[in-house]
Amino acid sequence: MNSNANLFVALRDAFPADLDATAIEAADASAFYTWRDLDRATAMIANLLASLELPAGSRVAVQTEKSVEALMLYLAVLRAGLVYLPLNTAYQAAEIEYFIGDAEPAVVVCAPKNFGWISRIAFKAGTRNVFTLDDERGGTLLQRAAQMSDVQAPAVRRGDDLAAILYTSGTTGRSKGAMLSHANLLSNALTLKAYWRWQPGDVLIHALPIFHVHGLFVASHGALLNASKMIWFSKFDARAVIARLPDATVFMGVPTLYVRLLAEPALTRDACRHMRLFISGSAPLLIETFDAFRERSGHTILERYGMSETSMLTSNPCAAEDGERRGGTVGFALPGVGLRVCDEQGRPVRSGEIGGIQVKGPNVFKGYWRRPEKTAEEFTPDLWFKTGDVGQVDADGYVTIVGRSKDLIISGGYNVYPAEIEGFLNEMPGVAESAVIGVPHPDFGEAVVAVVVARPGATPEADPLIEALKAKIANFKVPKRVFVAAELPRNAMGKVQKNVLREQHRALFDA
Ligand code: MLC
Ligand code: AMP
Repeated sequence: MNSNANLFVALRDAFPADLDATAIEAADASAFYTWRDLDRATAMIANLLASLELPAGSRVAVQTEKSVEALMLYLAVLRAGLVYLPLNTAYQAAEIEYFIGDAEPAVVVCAPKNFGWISRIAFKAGTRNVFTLDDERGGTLLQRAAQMSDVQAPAVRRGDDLAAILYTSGTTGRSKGAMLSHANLLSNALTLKAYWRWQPGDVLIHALPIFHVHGLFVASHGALLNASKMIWFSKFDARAVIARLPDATVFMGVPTLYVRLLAEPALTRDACRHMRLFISGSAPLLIETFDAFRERSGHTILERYGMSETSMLTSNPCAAEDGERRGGTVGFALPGVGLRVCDEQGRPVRSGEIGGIQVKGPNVFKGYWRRPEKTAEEFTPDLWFKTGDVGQVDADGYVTIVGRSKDLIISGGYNVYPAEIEGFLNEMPGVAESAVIGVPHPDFGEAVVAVVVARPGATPEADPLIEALKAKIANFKVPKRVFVAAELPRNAMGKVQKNVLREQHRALFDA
């Protein structure tokens, strides 16, 4: 048993004997990184971080474009024993200011083009170190790291020590940092390695962003822990992915990626002949997509379910002996994960009945950063975590997600919290109040739509409101459409009836 529970150690121990084999290949074959490169580069960046002599538990906040070096930075933060805090590249000033103010990182790494405004925010929040990293190996981080030794002993960490903080809105309110420990992440990675039957020779197409659970943990840890090569896409491109399928065996995507793959005539059984496994998650996979993909590729997508606070919770089986993959379900609770469905009084319901999904296990996070009261609210007295998802478990143990009790929209795999967008809209001139809803969208699954009510005498218009929001918040959160209404539908208690609005606008994006 290794006495150092640092996740990096487990990942590095899995490197193949031949360190000169390719670990990561750029999708266009313009660059190749060996396992030795990963080891040396992460050592150098970790040595740079160590040279800053930061207190234990210091956060390193990172908002950079996807690149292999950005992945190395993540691994180096683990290696140095610090806490990684990834930020979506779409976030703008107000969002970054909130995250940096809340997390108080000791180090911020950003794109060189954003150094001006991000460093101002960071220095104001007390951050001393701001480095830059672009997607072509430029920036001060690598310049400084190049002067460091390429040998480094990974910092000794206990399983319980923090490895990462992922910001998420939980079931209510402002974004909260989910604190994940080395043991949380490693236990989930080991469970998935076994359940998804990672095997020698597997090659992963990595086409997801690396600032959320799916791309950063599920995909990267999976490949690293199996010493599998990754074919690295800095951005998803359906045609380019299909062109590389013959060189790969595993693909992971949010449902939008499958919709986009299906839109390409080049997606054929022949193109997929070398593939072993297609995995979908982060948002509901429509049964139409599941069926169409099987028909076209000959592969049955494996759908799984998880969240930032817990990593992966359920999965359809990979091996036939574990059962069949059932479309419309998210499969079984993963080995070691406890899952129960409870009614509003918190009593477990019978199989087949619908209720709130609660979970327990070594993968479940340690709580929300500096918010003990919020953490307490989202756990039951017997310490099950309330996911905010609504579902059922059938007699065979298959879990189906039927909805969410949290007011959350998932658009193209990204979470959008209506309350946050409503807050921005309500501050706009001429707007008295607003309601933000998700409606079906053929590409993104759900699209964000807003309904606003004018202040007396004002005449707010949709396009200027959309433009104003684009200047303030991440582009994927901006409503695709805004409607001005005389009033919002309310129930007898005065609560806005979003279901009425959703019904009204349900067919908005129908072809
Ligand atoms: C981009 N746009 C979106 C969007 N992504 N709009 C709504 N929802 C989205 N997800 C908009 C932009 O605002 C922009 O609009 C236009 O599309 C083009 O932007 P782009 O950046 O060029 O888009 P594209 O590259 O096509 O991105 C689409 C995508 C991306 C599907 C590839 O969204 C993506 O990578 N999604 C994956 C998200 C993910 O990894 N989630 C995992 C979370 S982990 P305009 O108007 O400005 O032109 C998790 C837990 C779990 O949930 O279980 O895994
Ligand atoms: P996040 O907060 O970004 O980690 O998003 C987690 C949420 O994504 C979960 O609580 C679910 O609502 C949703 N989710 C993830 N995977 C699936 C899936 N396969 N089907 C339906 N919803 C999913």
